[in-house]
Amino acid sequence: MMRLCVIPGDGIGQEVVPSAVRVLEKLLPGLEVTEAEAGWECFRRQGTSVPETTLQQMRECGAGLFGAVSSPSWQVEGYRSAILALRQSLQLNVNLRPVRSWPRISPRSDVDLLILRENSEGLYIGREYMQQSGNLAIAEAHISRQASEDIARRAVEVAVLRTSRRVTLVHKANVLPLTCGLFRDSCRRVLEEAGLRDIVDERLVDVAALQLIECPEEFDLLVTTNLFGDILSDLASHWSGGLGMAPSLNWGQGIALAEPVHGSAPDIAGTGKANPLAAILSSALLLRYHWHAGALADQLEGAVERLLAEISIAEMGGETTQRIEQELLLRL
Ligand code: GGG
Repeated sequence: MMRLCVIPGDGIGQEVVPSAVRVLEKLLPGLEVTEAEAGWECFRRQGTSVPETTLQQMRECGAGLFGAVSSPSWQVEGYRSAILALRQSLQLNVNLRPVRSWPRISPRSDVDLLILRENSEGLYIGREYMQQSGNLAIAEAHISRQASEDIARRAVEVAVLRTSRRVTLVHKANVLPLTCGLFRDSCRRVLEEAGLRDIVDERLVDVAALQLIECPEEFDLLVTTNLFGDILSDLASHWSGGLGMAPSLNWGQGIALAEPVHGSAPDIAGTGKANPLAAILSSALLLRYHWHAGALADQLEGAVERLLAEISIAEMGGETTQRIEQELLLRL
């Protein structure tokens, strides 16, 4: 029995996640769905952004679909970003972010790459503090051999599944030889020991950013640290048609949380205009990588491809969320 913990979160998460769940239920009629709370609104109601019951539900289900969170951009006593708390508490240490061309909505037709972003450390451990009476702000970045080797082992799994022609390690070891150097060397060793020496390549992050714009078709699988992965995946999502088409999977050992890359979009929340495809495509990642149901993932992505080839999102009218879901269900 497959189980899914559904965590819509804030803003348009409340609209796109239920839409994705209905699509997933058509592919998996026996799916057992349980709903859980997390996010800023949850914090305002309950005093915590991720209640212990949500973590428990996630652990019991092993798979989840998260929508979005809108953390305030000022410090709030006792508040922790819900998505960072979920990733850390559930040890979802790798974030998988595919970028591919889709009919009509993508600016070019030959992009098919996947960014594996380390999800648990780097600058995102959130250790910031002030010194010199508030005149010096310091942020720590942690890179461990363990986390770097873990993401490299995931890269081996993904490279085999995708029959990758290249694995590119993205870092800034010329400026940060200790942190980025440890990441690069640990990843390289694992990849080479797995027999991938001939396809392992590396780029400085600034060069990678330029080349993701100039020649995205030359990349296949990119492996990088938390902050670089966050930025490069948003940048590269341009080739998929933007953030509305950017799915992701937070991936741990025996547990995974799918999540559209976009945020809670308060400006369109409640209008019915949110594009649910990033959430829907995130559930395809759960199918492919967590439930090992590659054929169902192909079926879902194939239906999205046909839908976009036949009707442009601009033609969908005002009720985009509902219309995309209906059109997709007809094509599954
Ligand atoms: N679905 C991803 C998402 O909600 N992104 C917005 C985000 O990460 N915001 C950071 C935060 O609000 O804590």
